[in-house]
Amino acid sequence: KSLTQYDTIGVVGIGQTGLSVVRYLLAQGVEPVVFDTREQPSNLAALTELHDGLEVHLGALDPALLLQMDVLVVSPGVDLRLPELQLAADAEIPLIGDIDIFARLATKPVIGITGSNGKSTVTRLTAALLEAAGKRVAVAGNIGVPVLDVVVNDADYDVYVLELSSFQLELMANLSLAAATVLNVSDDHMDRYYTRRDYADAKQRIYQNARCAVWNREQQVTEPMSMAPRQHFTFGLDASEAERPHLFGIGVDGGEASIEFKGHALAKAAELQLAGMHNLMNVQAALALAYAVGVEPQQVIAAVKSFKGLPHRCETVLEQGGVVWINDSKATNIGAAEAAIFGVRRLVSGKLILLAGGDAKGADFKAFRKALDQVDVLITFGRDADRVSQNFAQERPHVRVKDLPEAVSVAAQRATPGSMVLLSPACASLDMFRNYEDRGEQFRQAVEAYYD
Ligand code: UMA
Ligand code: ADP
Repeated sequence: KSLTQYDTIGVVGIGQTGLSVVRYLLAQGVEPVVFDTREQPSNLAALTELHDGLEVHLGALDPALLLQMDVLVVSPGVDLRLPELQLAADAEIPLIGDIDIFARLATKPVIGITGSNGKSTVTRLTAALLEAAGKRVAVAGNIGVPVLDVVVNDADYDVYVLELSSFQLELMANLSLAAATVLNVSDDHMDRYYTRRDYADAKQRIYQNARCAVWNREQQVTEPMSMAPRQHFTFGLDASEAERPHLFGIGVDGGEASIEFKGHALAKAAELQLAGMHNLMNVQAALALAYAVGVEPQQVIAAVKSFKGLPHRCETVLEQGGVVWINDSKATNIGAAEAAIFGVRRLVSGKLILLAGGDAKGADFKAFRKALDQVDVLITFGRDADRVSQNFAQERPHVRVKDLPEAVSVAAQRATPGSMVLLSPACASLDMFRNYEDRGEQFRQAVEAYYD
């Protein structure tokens, strides 16, 4: 049923998603009822600007009011396990997301990307490859642009590239993707899932109506359980094969790694601007997604080589006195921080000094031990600092600090020439910062201020 056929539409959450849904509905001449569980959501003024007379309910959700709705469009940040929402679901009120509304409106092929880590990098890179092949590309989703804000310009695009979070996938029922990938699965958001299995299952939903599946042969959980995808391409750490599905891989020649397609080297790792094994996986995934919509890897390999990566992901902030300062603030879970630590370790001749901590989102940090063993000095901060340091070898130096400026000054005192200071927190930032960008920016400022 098309959304505008419902009489009373409830929109839950006034964030970027909620605002985009309200904007879309108002453009259709429909006035929704808006809910937010916070007493003072920061976007209230923006909502009023869209339309002055909307019915808005703030604070704890009122079940009686929810039951008056014919459909609820729920934002991804809202936990579907909230009892009031469960009650609505039990009363057979459809709970849908913005992605489902998008699905009815988009007329061009859609590529979907999920995974615990690497989503934004692969989303941007895939878009760059498609653009290099002459396509007009819309990028949206969890990357920070609500899907409804781009679909209004459907005629301007040839293809959509969507970054999809597990929260968005949980709510998504009807999107048919031209190509879909689960890049990897490691613990994240365990505060929103009962079990690891539930989290992996949410990610698997991306394949449910997909034509082509791109998956990681190093991690079986990324292989589709759904029978839907007719075509499969895989990527991995070993060599590629001439026949499907293992068309993408990594070859090693004279100790030098290269990206392979059908058994032939496409580009050497050293020719890329992106560093680390995890990025060789990301590149293969992006090439495979583009291939699924008709773009030959050879045709776009120059765009792979010139792709610079995204800010706050293993980004060099400063090199001073033989010490390199790296901002990997986007590492909001253990898997991401692990990839960064293993990725940089061989580049460090002096000490590897790690800055970590924040909101652990319920993760079990025992899994972080192996990576912490690579670290010479640990500096922790934030709410769950102790959960990180508990797993650090006791004989090695550990300092707990109150904020990033203090972390930077402690790190600078400990660093010797050849050392690297890596901010890769393995935790979300929300206990101390507005978001990961804010954390990365404050780190950069603290480093610059220290040397000023
Ligand atoms: N809210 C409630 N009750 C709750 C939680 C939130 O009422 O229990 C309200 C808040 O008060 C606020 C609004 O909902 O008014 C915020 O909505 P939201 O948390 O769904 O966030 P949006 O602003 O709509 O942004 C979302 C994604 N955020 C989340 O999923 C948490 C954005 O991803 C995404 O870019 C955007 O939609 C557009 O698609 C951000 C993110 O942090 C980058 N994603 C997580 C991640 O990558 O780890 C999943
Ligand atoms: P996401 O959008 O999934 O959060 P990003 O591309 O923004 O992914 O990268 C987030 C973090 O994960 C960065 O710290 C980055 O260094 C790390 N990372 C990127 N790709 C991978 C990968 N394939 N495996 C593990 N970690 C990765």
